[in-house]
Amino acid sequence: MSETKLFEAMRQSVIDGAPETARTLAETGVKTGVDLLRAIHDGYVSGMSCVGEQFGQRRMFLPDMVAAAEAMKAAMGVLEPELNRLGTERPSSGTIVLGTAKGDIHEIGKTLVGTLLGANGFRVHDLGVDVPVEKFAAAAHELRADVVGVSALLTTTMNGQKKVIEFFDREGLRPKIKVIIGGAPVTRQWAEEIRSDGFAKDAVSAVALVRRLTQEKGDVAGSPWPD
Ligand code: B12
Repeated sequence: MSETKLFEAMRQSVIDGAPETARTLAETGVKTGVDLLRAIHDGYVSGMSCVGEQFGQRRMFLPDMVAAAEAMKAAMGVLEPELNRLGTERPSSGTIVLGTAKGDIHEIGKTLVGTLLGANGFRVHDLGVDVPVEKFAAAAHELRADVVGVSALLTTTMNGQKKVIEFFDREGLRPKIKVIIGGAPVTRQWAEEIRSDGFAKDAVSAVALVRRLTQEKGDVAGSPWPD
């Protein structure tokens, strides 16, 4: 199967909500040595976007979205360990705490961001979904995080991103602790409005953003965390 056909089949497996097919195609991708990031982006994520659009137009329904997510997760179960392997032998470039805002259970994009950060040598602590502000703060404190990333996929839960930033500001932890945001509805305008330290539209640009922020941070002496 050509690479283009493989990516198209991956995309279709998500649209069809077919986890077994999605997993088998991911295995084929690994065996044949295709570019895994392209497989994720041009294949599975592209299928997800299609399902999201169809759901928005009421041509697909909640069970279809659930099935699509299962297919994507089955594929990521194969691809994540491959991506993780790339990151294991490097010294850590910084600690990142990640989670999805309170009230929001979308996890696929946030998990993908975490996987790519890990593959690029960052230490990632994933708090999961539906994460309250206090939990972000406690984890950032305990792990002496360099960057905190808050994902939101619902327009209603984007406010949780703002709350995290307000909390970190109130506690005097910024600018040394960087707070970044992401998720499909997040725009540059929102990122600026709530004075986040950055946002990224996809996992690849999230890695570039975190790399830039941790390098900048390395230039600033001192730690905001008491010993
Ligand atoms: C899969 C899915 C679900 C699954 C989630 C399964 C799971 N385990 O994650 C299920 C079925 C559970 C679900 C539920 C719901 N969903 Co839904 N869902 C989707 C869908 C189709 C895909 C999301 C996804 O995984 N995309 C693929 C990933 C890879 O992309 P991503 O999440 O955008 O992440 C990338 C970037 O945004 C960025 N990024 C993400 N996070 C972060 C964080 C940081 C720090 C950074 C830097 C970058 C970053 O990098 C990621 C990787 O490239 C979207 C449609 C869409 N286009 O987004 C709707 C969508 C988000 N859902 C929607 C809705 C309405 C719901 C429900 C309310 C439906 C309902 N009636 O119950 C519930 C809400 C439940 C809740 N409380 O959270 C709407 C939201 C509308 C809105 N404006 O708020 C959407 C847009 C669909 C639509 N067109 O209407 N959903």
